[in-house]
Amino acid sequence: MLARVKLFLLVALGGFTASGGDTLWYKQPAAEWNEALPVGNGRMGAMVFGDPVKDRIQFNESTVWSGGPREYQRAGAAQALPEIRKLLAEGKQKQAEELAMQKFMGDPMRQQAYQAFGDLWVEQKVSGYTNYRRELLLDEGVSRVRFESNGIEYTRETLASHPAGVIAVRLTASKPMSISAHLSMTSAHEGAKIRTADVSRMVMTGGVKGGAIRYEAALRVWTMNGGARVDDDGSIWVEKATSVYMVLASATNFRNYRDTSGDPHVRVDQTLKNIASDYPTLRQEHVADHQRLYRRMSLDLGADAADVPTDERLRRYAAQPDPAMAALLFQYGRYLLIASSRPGGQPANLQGIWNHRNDPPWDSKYTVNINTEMNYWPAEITNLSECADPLFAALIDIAESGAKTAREHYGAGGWVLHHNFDLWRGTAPINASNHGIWPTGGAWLARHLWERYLFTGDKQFLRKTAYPLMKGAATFFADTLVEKDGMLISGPSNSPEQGGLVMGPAMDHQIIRSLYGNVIAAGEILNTDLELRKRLAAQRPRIAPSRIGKLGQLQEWLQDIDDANNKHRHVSHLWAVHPGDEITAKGTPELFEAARKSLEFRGDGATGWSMGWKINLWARLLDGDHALKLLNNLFTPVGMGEYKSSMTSGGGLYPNLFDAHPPFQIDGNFGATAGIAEMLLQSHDPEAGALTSTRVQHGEMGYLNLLPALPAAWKTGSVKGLRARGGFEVDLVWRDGLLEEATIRSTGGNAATVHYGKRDVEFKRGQKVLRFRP
Ligand code: FUC
Repeated sequence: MLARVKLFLLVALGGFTASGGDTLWYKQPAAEWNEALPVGNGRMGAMVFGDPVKDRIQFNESTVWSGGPREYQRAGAAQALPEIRKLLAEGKQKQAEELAMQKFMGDPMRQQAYQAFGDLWVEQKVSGYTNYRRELLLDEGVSRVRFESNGIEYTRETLASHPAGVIAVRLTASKPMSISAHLSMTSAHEGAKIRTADVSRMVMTGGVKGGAIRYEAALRVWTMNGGARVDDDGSIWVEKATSVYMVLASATNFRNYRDTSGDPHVRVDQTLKNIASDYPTLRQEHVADHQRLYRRMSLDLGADAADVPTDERLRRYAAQPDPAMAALLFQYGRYLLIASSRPGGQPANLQGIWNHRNDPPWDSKYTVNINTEMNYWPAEITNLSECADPLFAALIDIAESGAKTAREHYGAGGWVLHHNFDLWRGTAPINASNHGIWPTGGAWLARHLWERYLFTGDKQFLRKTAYPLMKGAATFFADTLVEKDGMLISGPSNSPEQGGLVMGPAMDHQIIRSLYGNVIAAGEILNTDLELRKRLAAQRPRIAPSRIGKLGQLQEWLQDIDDANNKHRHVSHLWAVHPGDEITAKGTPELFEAARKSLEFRGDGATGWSMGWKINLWARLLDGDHALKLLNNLFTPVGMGEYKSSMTSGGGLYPNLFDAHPPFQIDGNFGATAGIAEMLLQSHDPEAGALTSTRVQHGEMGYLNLLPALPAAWKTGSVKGLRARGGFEVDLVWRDGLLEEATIRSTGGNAATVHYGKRDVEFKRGQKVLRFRP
């Protein structure tokens, strides 16, 4: 029975304005990289240090990587497969790992690294300064520094414009002709050259040592009043200008993962030709473009301590819980996704797009046994759908190279991706056989394709992009699953990244079951591939099910060997709770309880991304207070010492609110943003069990669970613009822990069940808006 509620049809609301508190700010310049503030346009990124005397703008370009086009699969690796499986079946794990090291790993066994690019230096002649403020305006996508010196107010703005394709910097002063500055550039790579033909353009050319990537960076400078001259080393001296406006354009020779024949010079020239010669025009165009995405959502969790610097707020967070800071972190995650992942570019890597080292942690590449996926968890739910386009473009490449790996390593059709890829789209197993042989990376990423369809209902996307990739990912497993005790299991594989090489880790089966279900659903929707659907439907019920072990836990492996004291950062066997939807309170209550038990065993401390995952998991376990506990733990200030690395604990946030694994890894930022969204709205089917397929799972209707995991501490608040599967946009207002009003807009005309507390309200097919006041 539907509850009696007040229903109002409303005219769709217009755009939202962001709350005033969307700002990170500091009273001092950045002393270290993890204090600097990031800007990015999806292709170029920069970290702004904001030192009045010697400012550093450390910049990146997403295709500056070591190495060059190459293939990674090992010819004939598949010949070793039966023996590796046999050894594992006999319990000879060590021998199996040794054999795999010799015969089954990719060639070479390591992938390439994302590189730093260079630094732009702005040295301004000021003798001392006061009233310093450095800030990142999330709503405008602008980093700003202000200070006073000799009674003159100076301002510096830095932004990365997506439409213009450049980083822009502008210096102003409150008194005419009072800016004197030295502008220079340095490269992160040996042998780079600087040429400055005249005072308006400084050009740096170079490339990655021993690699295929060549690049150019060019700085165009406009000064208002004053003079300028070029020094012998190519740097530029600006004398007594009233304002200085500069744009930094850059490009590489990268065309695609097999082709580096592009001309960086032509590309840079093209970009600079079209650039606005005045800052206000460029800024306006940038802000409009940024806000088109950013302002689709707002989140208010209470009064904002906007007068307290962000680093101080972080330091006092534990003693003084600060819900508004959680809202700030939420929006920061959206900001970072907009800045690091735009259509036409590379996906956000382990550090998004920001990296100042040529040997960054884990090569700052794409680790897909959790990290890259986590980067994209916020994309659909926080209304930034198109920011996931680069991931899907990369999957098209990966399906090509992964088809070769499937053939050479498994003698299988379809395509496979192991636990990492790089700019060159390596898909073969890397690093070591005890954790590098994990064949479900592609299958997991394929879920993102299906989720895009669920959120948008875009059939064209399903047909053209998603389905062919999903089908290839499923075909690989249909060809490779092996029989054991009447069940089908995957392997060789591992439960990331522990326990060594095994057959049949629980996570693999959860992912494969989900993939098969989605491919069958997509095939039905598109009315295609009946034979494949039959094949998958016949295999699916035979895939080893999730099981409850002797500790009451969800088993991580086929054998019941989980350890209650295992605090490992990965929580892979809980995949079916999040991001999967196989385990839910209503659909599979026993497994749901077992999953909770397993998560309790793992504990509340962790590395940054692990906390990010646990926020999402506790939200899906419908425990808002525990989700908040994890989020609060993530607010642990992590000091400098950026190279300090921990594999089990020590996670938190740096002063610039970058997630600390440690070291810096951006996934935790995105995990936190997604987790906060999951606390406020969930739209997966709450009754779906492993093998049932419901209309909600097929995207034919919506199930909107409002405030499913609202923590008691977030008493009063509002959110606008969350997205739900089935094609809906949701605004919520709550007071004293209770929903006051929900406004739900349909974007595709589907029906939905709107659930709050114990009530279900019907959203009718074809209805445009529902306003619901419990
Ligand atoms: C996985 C994780 C590590 C780290 C690395 C980039 O291997 O286990 O913790 O996040 O990716």
